[in-house]
Amino acid sequence: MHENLHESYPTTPTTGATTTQTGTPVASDAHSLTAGADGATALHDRYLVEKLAQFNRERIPERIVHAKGGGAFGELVVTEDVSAYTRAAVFQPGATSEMLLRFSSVAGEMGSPDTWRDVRGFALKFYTTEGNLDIVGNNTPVFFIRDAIKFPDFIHSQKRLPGSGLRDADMQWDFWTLSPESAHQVTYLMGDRGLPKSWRHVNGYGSHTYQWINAEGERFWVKYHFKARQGVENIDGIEAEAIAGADADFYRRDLYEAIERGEFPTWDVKVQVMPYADAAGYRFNPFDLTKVWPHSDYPLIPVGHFTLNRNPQNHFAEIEQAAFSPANQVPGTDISPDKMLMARVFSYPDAQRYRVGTNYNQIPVNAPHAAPVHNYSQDGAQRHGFNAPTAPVYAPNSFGGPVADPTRAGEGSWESDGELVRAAATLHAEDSDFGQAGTLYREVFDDAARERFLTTITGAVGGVTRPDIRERAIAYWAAVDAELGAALRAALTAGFDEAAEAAVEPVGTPS
Ligand code: HDE
Repeated sequence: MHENLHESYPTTPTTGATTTQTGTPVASDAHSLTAGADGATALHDRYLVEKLAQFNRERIPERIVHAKGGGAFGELVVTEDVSAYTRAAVFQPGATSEMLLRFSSVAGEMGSPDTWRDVRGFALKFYTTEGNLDIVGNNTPVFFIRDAIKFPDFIHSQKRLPGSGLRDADMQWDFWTLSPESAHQVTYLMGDRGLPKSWRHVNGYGSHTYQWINAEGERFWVKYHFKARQGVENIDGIEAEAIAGADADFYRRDLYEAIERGEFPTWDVKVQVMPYADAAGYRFNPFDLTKVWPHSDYPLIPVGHFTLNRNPQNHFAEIEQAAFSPANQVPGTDISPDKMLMARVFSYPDAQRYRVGTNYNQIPVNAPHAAPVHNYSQDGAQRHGFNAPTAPVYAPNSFGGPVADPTRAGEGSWESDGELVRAAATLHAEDSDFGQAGTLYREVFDDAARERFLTTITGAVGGVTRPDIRERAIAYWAAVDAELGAALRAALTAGFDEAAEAAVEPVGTPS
């Protein structure tokens, strides 16, 4: 079994005298130090001052997206042999690795209800013998945009108006209808998977195309899939809205209590593998995050499974401070020329240095438990892990300090040439903004799901006040599927009856 994460946490004893933060026993947690029972409070009541000052500093900045979440620890077990595609120790036959999975919603702030319609974050951290591997994905295989430069704008449009501080359907649909590449993901969002029954009942996806490199140095493009053995189950808008009012932490409570009961959720780990040379001529741009690779082209290959079997002992220390990043790759895995993924490699460590602090990777939940850290970085706020006193603090050096491994020089590379330009990614033969969204709507949704979908988008688009934006939204859905567009127009024109009205929950826009 792996070193228990919690042994590396200095847990506060639950018995003995109350002390200050520096271990000095204190006289009272009930009375401040005053001149006589009714007199002035003494500024030198250092425990009073420390206690209030510590209280004022208990919060760190919440995640700008994915603020509300929860998670648990578990174990990855590799049961198949995929060594033909990757040399990563974590994916070798029989390998087991401790791991952490944090689920989240995207748009809601930290206190928002779990069951608002949204995409769900599915952030994995594997503590492997070659360093931590993070696969930071969602419960959907695609995303709203394909170039990171639009990300702040996209998130602004989904959050709050600058003046009123309120969510706004006009803003949401204005962005989406002016960014047609969003159609595939918005179809997922407005479909059943926008309202999961619980975090245990969602699939996870790496979403991006990543890279695997085998022991011979051969490169492959891969997409990660995590299939819930519990099955994908969802709830409808009426139920979701009732739960949102009754229990904002419904999903967090469900996961925590299931693990406490010994009901350990499990996901099967599978990958799609594309030979390196296929990418150039593939019918879809394989690095376009708004597209999937149809499984008929590249079938799912089983790798193993992971099970969540241990709750965090401290939510703030282990979940709020958890730092996931697509930059965390290991030998045998790497990223790809996906414009979103390349930008995320910068953004996540940047967000975490701001949110958690310079030495965030020294916090036990983020530290590599199964691999040593050897480098020349030092100091920085709250540094507590450090090199031996006689270790050299520079490279190159003559004192036997760590040396980089030149055999990894070509790791995770790809051909990249051409003048620096600002241009859309190359469209491949079947690339279109609405094609795969239409396939999802017509071939994956069944009749009942399509009916629920029409009710949902009628309610969501019904919240749009600007006629021009509403028209664009109808055209957007007509481009996904002509009959859907016509049905939406009819539903909006007819207004909707009581039942439909009741069935429509605003998209992350509490009424
Ligand atoms: Fe994120 N994203 N993201 N995102 N994302 C963050 O990192 C960002 C994107 C995802 O449980 C932030 O530490 C950029 C795609 C998850 O801690 C931030 C872009 C996908 C989580 C950030 C994207 C995701 C985050 C916020 C456009 C799925 C929660 C705080 C290139 C494939 C992880 C933080 C956790 C969190 C940046 C788009 C998933 C701001 C710049 C695409 C699951 O750094």
